[in-house]
Amino acid sequence: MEAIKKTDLSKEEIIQAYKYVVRGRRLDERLWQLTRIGKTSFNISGQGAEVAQVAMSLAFTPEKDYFLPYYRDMTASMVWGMTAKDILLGSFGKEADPSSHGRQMPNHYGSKAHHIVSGSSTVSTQMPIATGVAYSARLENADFVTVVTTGEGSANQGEVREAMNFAGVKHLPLIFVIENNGYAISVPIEQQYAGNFSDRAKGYGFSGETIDGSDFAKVYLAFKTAVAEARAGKGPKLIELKVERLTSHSSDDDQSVYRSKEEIELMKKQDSLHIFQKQLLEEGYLTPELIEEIEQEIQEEVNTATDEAEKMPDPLASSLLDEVYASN
Ligand SMILES: Cc1ncc(C[n+]2csc(CCOP(=O)(O)OP(=O)(O)O)c2C)c(N)n1
Ligand SMILES: [Mg+2]
Repeated sequence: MEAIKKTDLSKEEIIQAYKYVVRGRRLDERLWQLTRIGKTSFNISGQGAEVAQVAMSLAFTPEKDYFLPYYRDMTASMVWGMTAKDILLGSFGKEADPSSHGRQMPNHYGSKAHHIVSGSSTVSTQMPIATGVAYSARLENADFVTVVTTGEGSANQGEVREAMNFAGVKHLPLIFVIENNGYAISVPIEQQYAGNFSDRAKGYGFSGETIDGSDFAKVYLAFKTAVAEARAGKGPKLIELKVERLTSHSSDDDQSVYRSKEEIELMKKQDSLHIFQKQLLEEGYLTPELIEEIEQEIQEEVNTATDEAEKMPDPLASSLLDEVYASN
């Protein structure tokens, strides 16, 4: 594990980072509960990937850079500026949902204000779009960096190769991220691809790296370097983050059908939230008292956000076709 003090983040910023991780976990647990009691229809979780998502996102400047997330990036989207209430508004499908005014499925994050580009449910279609966003930086002579994420299974689709190829040819300021959780729904990696994922970057003329997603400092430092290099005109990068998928694929399946009890138990022992928490205790950033205080603060925040979001009005049927197409 890389020591946290190797980063340029202050103690306050590290505690903030830990809060983002805890907020991501507790909010996701709430979203899960809401599906189970029939108040929302669907959830797909980033539980197990929160540390990696926070460390990655903190390396960007959200006021300037662009993020094209995929459905597990709730915690990352909150680092980019979305609130717990914004996320809940999307899950409840409310008119005030900033992602799509309740038109998209839950977990399709988007916010013009926070430079988060909304995606399609068709996996990995965000990849060539991200290449276009990054190309616009070149055409407009702007110095923003674009980051796009997807899962390792979806990354085997053709458009990902096309996106990487064009980004390599044009030397674009674009960071491709693969959140590799070892499964594409029920299909384990042995049946998805052969070889080491990040080695593929070489074929497109840029470099790739595989990082343990529970190593906060290592992930943060890798992205800091990638962002600085992209901004300096050194071209794209592929970063593969090894993460766990602690939950089933979504609220619509049961992973105990396709993963053994032993595998699930072992994975839960490797929960990155606990690894990060332990490291922060050992390196003196957290105390047991502070952990407890943060838990209570976040739990209250999630409760308030749930109550507020639930009370908001649903979209009117008469507004169904509004904002489907851009007006200009
Ligand atoms: C083009 C397309 N094919 C299939 C699906 C159905 N689908 C949704 S998620 C998923 C698995 C994706 O696995 P992976 O890329 O590893 O991401 P993870 O869910 O593990 O984060 C599939 C097959 C889809 N949404 N779009
Ligand atoms: Mg996967």
